[in-house]
Formats: sequence, C-alpha cells, structure tokens
Amino acid sequence: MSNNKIILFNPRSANSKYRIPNSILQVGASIDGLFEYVFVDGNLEKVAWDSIEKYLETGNFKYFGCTVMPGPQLKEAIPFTKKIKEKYPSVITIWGGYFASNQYKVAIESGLVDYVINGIGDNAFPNLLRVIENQDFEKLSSIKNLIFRNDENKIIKTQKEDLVDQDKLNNLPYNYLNHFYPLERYLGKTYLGSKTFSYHSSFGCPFTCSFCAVVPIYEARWRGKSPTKIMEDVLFFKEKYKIDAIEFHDNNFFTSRKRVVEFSKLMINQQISWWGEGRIDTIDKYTDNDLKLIRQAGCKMIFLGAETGNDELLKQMDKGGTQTAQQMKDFVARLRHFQIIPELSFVLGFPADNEQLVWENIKKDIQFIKEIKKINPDTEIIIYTYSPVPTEGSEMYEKIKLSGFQFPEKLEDWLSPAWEKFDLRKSPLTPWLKPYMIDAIRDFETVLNGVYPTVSDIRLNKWQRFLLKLISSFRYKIGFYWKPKEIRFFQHIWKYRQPEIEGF
Ligand code: B12
Ligand code: SF4
Repeated sequence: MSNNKIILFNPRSANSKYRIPNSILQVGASIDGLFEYVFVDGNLEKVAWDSIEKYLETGNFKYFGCTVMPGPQLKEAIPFTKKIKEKYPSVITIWGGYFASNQYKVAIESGLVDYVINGIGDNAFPNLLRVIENQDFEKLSSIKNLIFRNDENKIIKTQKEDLVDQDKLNNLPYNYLNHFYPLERYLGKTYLGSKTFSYHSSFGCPFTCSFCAVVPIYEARWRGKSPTKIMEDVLFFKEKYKIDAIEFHDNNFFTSRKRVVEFSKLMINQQISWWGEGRIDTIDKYTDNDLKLIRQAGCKMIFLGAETGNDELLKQMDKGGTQTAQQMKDFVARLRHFQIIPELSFVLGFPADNEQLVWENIKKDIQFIKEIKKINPDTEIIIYTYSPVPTEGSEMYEKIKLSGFQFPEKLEDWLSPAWEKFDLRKSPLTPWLKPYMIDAIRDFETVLNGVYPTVSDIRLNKWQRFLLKLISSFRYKIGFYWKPKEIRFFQHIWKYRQPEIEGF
C-alpha cells in the first residue's frame, strides 16, 4: 500500500443545486494512472472534515490538494488546511483555483499553504508531485504555473505555461468520481431541464477587462476543446444519465464562432437545452443564420457582460473597445427574434474622480437597465457591485490602491463577514462607494426582481410571480425604490433565488 496518496478536496460552495466539481475532476485527470488519489466533495459531505480526517488517519496520504474560489469555499479551505498543518504536519498542502492564484501572497505567507498552482494545473500538478517524490527540489523553479517559497523564504512565481491542447488531456475520470459520489446527484433540475449537466469546455478569455479575475491568470489567452471532444462527454451523459440540459461553465464559451457553429450542428435533434457565457460584441458578429442554428441546437439563454450603459466607462473598463450602449440595446432586441434570453450582468460602482460622479454613474445605469427591460422584457438582469481584483501593475489596480483600498493582509481575515460579503460582490469595501449608494443599488435590484422575477427560480409559481409583480410595479414605474420592505418580505419567505449571489 503506497503512502503518497493525494486528497483532492472541493470545499463547500453551495447548499443546493450541486454541480460536478470540475476543478478537482480535471486535476484528478492530470494524475490519473500516475498517483493514487481520492475525491472529497464538500458539497455532498455532511461533515467534510470527518472524511478528510479518516483518510489522513490511515497514514497513507501525503498530499492535500484543495481548489479555492473566493467566498464560501474559504470557510472550509482555510480552517481545514490549518487543522491539517497542526495535526498532520508532514502532509504537503497544495492550493489551486481563482482565489489561490490571485491571492497567492496571503496564502503562501500564512504558512498553511506549501504550494500554489497558478492557473491551469494539468501539467504543473503532476510535475510538482514528481519533483517532490524524487526530492529534486532544485527543479521546482522550472515547473511552470507554480508559486512557492524558496530556501531563502522568498516567494517564487514561475513562468506561465502556454495553454495546453484541451483535446490531448486525459479524459475526465467521471466513473472514478461516481465511485465516491453518484453522478446522478450532480444532475439537478434547473430552468433549463430536469437533469442538468455542468461542463467546462475552454480555458481563459482573449480579452482584458480591467475588473475581471480571469485576466491576471490567463493573460488574454483562450483555448477550447473541439466540438467532437465536447460531444463525447455530452453523449456519455445523455446515454447513461439521460441529461436534457447543460450549463457551460466557460468564461467565454462563444469566443470562437466556428467552434460554436460546429458544436451547434452536432447538437441539433439532441433535445438538450443549454446556457453559456459570452460577450455582446463577439456574438453580435454572428449572422442571423448562426443565431437561428444556435437556438435550434438548444441554446436558451446567454449570459453576457454588459457592465454599464456608459460608453466612457466602458472604455475605461477596457472591454476591448467595441462594446457600446447602443449595441447592447440593438443586441437585446435582436436576440428577441431568436427567442434566446439575454442575461445581462452589470457592474455598478466603478471608481470615478469624485463622489458625485460615482453616484451619477450609478443613477444613469439604473435608467439604462430600465431602457433595456423596455426593449426586451425577457432580458435577465444581474447586478454586481464592483470589487477589485489584484492585477498587479495595471492602471486600475494602482488607482484603487491609491484610493486607500487594501486586501486583507492575513489569510484568516478573509473569513470575516465583511470580506465574505465582498466576495459575493455584495459589499464592496471600496472607499469611493458610500453606504447610501450601496443601499440605492440593492433597493433598485429588489424592486426590479419584484417586477421581473428571474426565470431561473423554478420554485416560484405563477401566482407568486403575479403577486410580486403587483406589489412592485408602482414603485418601478415612478422610480421610487427606497426600502422596499414589503417586496423583500415575500422574496424572503419564498426564498427568492438570486443568481448574482449563488454564482448563477
Ligand atoms: C462552477 C463555478 C461555481 C460553482 C461552484 C462549483 C464548485 N466548485 O463546487 C458555483 C455556482 C457554486 C459558484 C459560486 C460562486 N462563484 Co464561481 N465559478 C464557477 C466557474 C464558472 C467554473 C469553475 C470550474 O469548475 N472550472 C473548471 C475547472 C476545470 O477549471 P479551474 O477551476 O480553473 O481548475 C483548473 C486550475 O485552476 C487548477 N486548479 C484549480 N483548483 C485546483 C486545485 C489543485 C489542488 C490543483 C493542483 C490545481 C487546481 O487546475 C485546474 C485544471 O487545469 C468559474 C469560472 C470558470 N470558468 O472557471 C467561476 C468563478 C471561479 N466563480 C467566481 C465567483 C466570484 C463565485 C462566487 C464566490 C460569487 C459569485 N457571485 O459568482 C460564488 C459563490 C456563491 C455562493 N453563495 O456559494 C469567480 C471568481 C472570481 C475571483 N475574483 O477570483 C469565477 C472566476 C467567475 C468569474 N469570472 O467571475 N461558482
Ligand atoms: S470578456 Fe468576460 S471573461 Fe473575458 S476578460 Fe472580459 S469580463 Fe473577463
């Protein structure tokens, strides 16, 4: 029995609507057949620590690999890694994922995390394990996508690797995951269908929006699986588990028109509905025939980063320079013809030269959102407040640091309620956004969600929707959003679903 086994842990990220833990699944694929490993999915465990401890008590586990995105996952990632360091000090701790890559300094400096995989781990992880197993530590700095502390206590960030050919990677070990957690449990009912499969078909994004966490990791690169490769996995799930819906978790599924069109042709007559994320200016270049094909192939809704209706701000956000307010209006009108629902996400509360300007921009965006709703009432609206990401050296990040904004200096400070809200993009902790502005954004959001409850809340029935609309419409019409307690009351008792908080 080997004693160098690996635990791959997905900390709890949701209390319902569990998705296949693609991050640890793909990390598992990278070492499949090379090292022995187990999956622990915090979402499906009652007490995940008990399972982890059971494995560690055997003495056969030498590595603890944990995926970490900001927000709720930190609540298990930090204390569990700490307990491991205290109770099992010989276990080597390795973190990966968006939080680990973007906030690597606090992670490594905490002394709890030995190694961080910076971005894609498909080669970095097996390479790291090999170096450690062979005690070849001088080779650490030649492993791409790695962050660690050297003998002089200095944090070393190694070179970034070119994005790997996704089709050449090992197949995802679905059957092995099924051994730990029945895959059926991940195929929940959503507004898309009765059995929804979550799939990640590409890495990165070719754009450099100044507020986006994808940018520092992928540095404007994108690479996707081929349509035939995607279909292999889709058909496996269709035949074996009778899936009828897919959520594509890619940052930018629609980057390559050619890939989307080819994929859509393969999906015709599969009776599978799907959803993915894209950019307005990219998809606006698709022809009417393309959009018709995509709809026929099952695409029901597209998540699109609208960000703001202010052209000046759009330029500052570095959206790629081609998205405009007028284009958004035309585009939501266009999608209406094809019965594809546009799901527009807005980022309110960007820094500006003075308080008045920040406030003016927020008010203008509220008006713009109402205009969009008028043009295409089916449009779903997601409102985030701007929360900085540490893109070191970027103009935007330098500007926000000058304004007095600072990320926590200690890893455990990320667990404070204020930073948890920050992660959920609900309370930004940015000095230029004043409490009255945050209240105004939330009040408007409540009224908007009252008049137009999201289609993704499948528990809300026709009558509940009707009542919500009835009590919210007058406020919406006259623009009086202040403290909509009566609407919040019903949203609360009916557990109204907010995609912006739950992650979509
Ligand atoms: C699925 C998903 C979720 C799921 C959680 C799934 C789960 N793990 O259980 C849900 C929907 C619950 C979710 C929630 C949230 N999410 Co989320 N989520 C994603 C999404 C779309 C896909 C993640 C994924 O599976 N990727 C596929 C895998 C294969 O890629 P990967 O994770 O990058 O893994 C590779 C490497 O990073 C590395 N790696 C990763 N982990 C590890 C671990 C080890 C040990 C090693 C060696 C390597 C390694 O190797 C992997 C293979 O190459 C990403 C965006 C994206 N496209 O990645 C956002 C994303 C990670 N989420 C994000 C956020 C902010 C959230 C929220 C916290 C807030 C919000 N409002 O969205 C919420 C929390 C909500 C709540 N109340 O719980 C942001 C993070 C931004 C940031 N600032 O860092 C992202 C990037 C979306 C975005 N563009 O803004 N999310
Ligand atoms: S297009 Fe979307 S994923 Fe790409 S950099 Fe901009 S916000 Fe991020």
